[in-house]
Amino acid sequence: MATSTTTSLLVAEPQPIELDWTATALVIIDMQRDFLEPGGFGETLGNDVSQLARAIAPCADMLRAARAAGVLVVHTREGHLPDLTDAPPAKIERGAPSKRIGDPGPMGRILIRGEAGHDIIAELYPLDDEIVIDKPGKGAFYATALGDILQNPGIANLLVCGVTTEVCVNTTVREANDRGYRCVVLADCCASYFPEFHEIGLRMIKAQDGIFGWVSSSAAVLAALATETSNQRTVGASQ
Ligand code: C5J
Repeated sequence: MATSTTTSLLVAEPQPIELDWTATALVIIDMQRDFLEPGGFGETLGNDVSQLARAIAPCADMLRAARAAGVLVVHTREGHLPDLTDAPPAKIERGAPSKRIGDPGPMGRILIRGEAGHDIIAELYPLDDEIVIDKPGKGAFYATALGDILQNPGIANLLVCGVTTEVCVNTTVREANDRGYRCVVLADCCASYFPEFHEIGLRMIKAQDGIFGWVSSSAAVLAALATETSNQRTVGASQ
C-alpha cells in the first residue's frame, strides 16, 4: 500500500531534526488569560504578566501555519474543577498569593475551569474541531488523555510553544521525552515571567546533545514548511 508523507529538515539545536509532518503535532501550552492578563493567576503570584506577551505573535504564526499545513494542533489549559477535588491542598496553600486558586477575581474564580480567566486568549483561540486538553498539573500528560489522543494519528514529534518556559513547557517536554516523543521547543513561542529562567529553561532542553529534545524557532518552522518534500512510502511490500 502506498502512503504519502511530507518531511522537512528543521534547523534546530543541538542539531537539525528531520520532521515527518504527518507524525508531528503543534502543542500550545497554557496560553490562558489567567497567565497572560492582569487579574489572573499569574499576577496574583506577584508576576509581571506583560513578560509573556512576546510569545503571542510567534504562536499565532505557528497556529496559522499548522492549520494551513494540516498539522495536528493541541491546546492545553491548566486549571481545576469548581469543587477543587483535583487540586492538591499543597498546590492551593502554597506561598502567599494575593488570591488563591478558586478565589473570585476580575476574570472569575482563579484557575477554575469554565471561568473567563481559564480560557485561552483571543489571539490563539482554538477552532471548534481542535483538541483542548484540560490539565490539573503542570505537565500536559499527567491526569489527561493526551497520550491516548496522540497515539491514534501516530504522532511522534511535538513542536512545543506556550507558557511558562521553565514550568509547564519544561514539565510537559520532560513527560513527553520519557514517553518517547521527539520534542522541539520553539524558543520565541515560549515565555517566562523571568527572562533568565526562559533562557536557562531552553538551555536545559538542548544541553548534553539534546537531553530532553531540541530548541528551534517559529522562523525555522516556517522555512521548513516552505521546503517540505513529498515522499511516497510503500507500506507492507517486501523490501
Ligand atoms: C505555572 C504554567 N507557571 N502554565 N503554569 O504555574 O507554566
